[in-house]
Amino acid sequence: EEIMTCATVEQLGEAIRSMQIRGSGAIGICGAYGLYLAAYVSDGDPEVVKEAGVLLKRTRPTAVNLMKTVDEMIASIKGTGQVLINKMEDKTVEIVERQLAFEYELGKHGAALIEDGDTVMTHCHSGALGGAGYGGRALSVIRTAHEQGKNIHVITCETRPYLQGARITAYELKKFGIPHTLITDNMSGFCMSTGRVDKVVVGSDRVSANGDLANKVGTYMHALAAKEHGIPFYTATSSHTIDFETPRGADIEVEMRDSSEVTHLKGIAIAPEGTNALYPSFDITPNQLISGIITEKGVITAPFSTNLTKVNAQGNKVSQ
Ligand code: RUB
Repeated sequence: EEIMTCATVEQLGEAIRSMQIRGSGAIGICGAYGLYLAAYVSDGDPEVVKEAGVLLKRTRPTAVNLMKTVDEMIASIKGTGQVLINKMEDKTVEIVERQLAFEYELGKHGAALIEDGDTVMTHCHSGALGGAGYGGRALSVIRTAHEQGKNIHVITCETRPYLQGARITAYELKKFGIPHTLITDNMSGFCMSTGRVDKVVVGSDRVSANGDLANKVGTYMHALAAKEHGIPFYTATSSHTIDFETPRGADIEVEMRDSSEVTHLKGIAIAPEGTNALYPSFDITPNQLISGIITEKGVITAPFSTNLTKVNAQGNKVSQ
């Protein structure tokens, strides 16, 4: 395991932009640490902290946790110098602890949906703190079910071009001792149509107010196949990933990444020079394909707009 050090907010921003730090939960946490770092390196200058927020928010547009965490940190700015540094440190610790608690709670709610003997398919890597916490969102559900003694098997979907499902999810499943099988992005239809999948659990980068889901590109395709085969499809998220300000999935900005990330693999061309390529980093799964949204408060089911509003009214007005 390599350790990366970011001594400046610019370095942190670059690490997020270049996918060295990725996943909605992990980059959300970086929003908090980044502003604490800005306070620290500037000896507690509130203007530098605010500028750091602008820089970090620009790195990746789809995952809402980053925006909310930065806003929450900025809203808590108080004083200057050591007072501000301490404030940013305390707020960062609060945000990280809250996220870990959410992961743990949503894991329990999600695990109740998993039955003994199930094969659960997941996509990309949904580990809020890169596996340093309880295992992230989808992985928290899977890990909790496994620890409850349920005999489960996981199909982890690789996700080109960054191969998060292979590099990270398979690594974490191995670490947790959870039996698993790796597939590439294009094999889920085969697996579902041949009875190899009982449930699908994916993470989420943003859920709009009507329950539409933005998650790693390919998610929509899995949801369509799951619907066709009557396989329950869940997203494991938390209330701070639900964006009540965004009415529908179509209103979510989908990050378009550089086409060279598709035409090249680690700098080596895998397509003829000049090939035009497209790389939407996420896609939108409409709420009617989603069986349930697993949160730290419980599992939200259709009609999503009504139930999400209820979650909102119950004091969960998203604050992160
Ligand atoms: C990762 C991705 C993950 C979500 C949820 O995208 O789409 O499924 O972020 O993850 P990328 P988590 O690798 O492009 O950031 O539950 O860890 O927040």
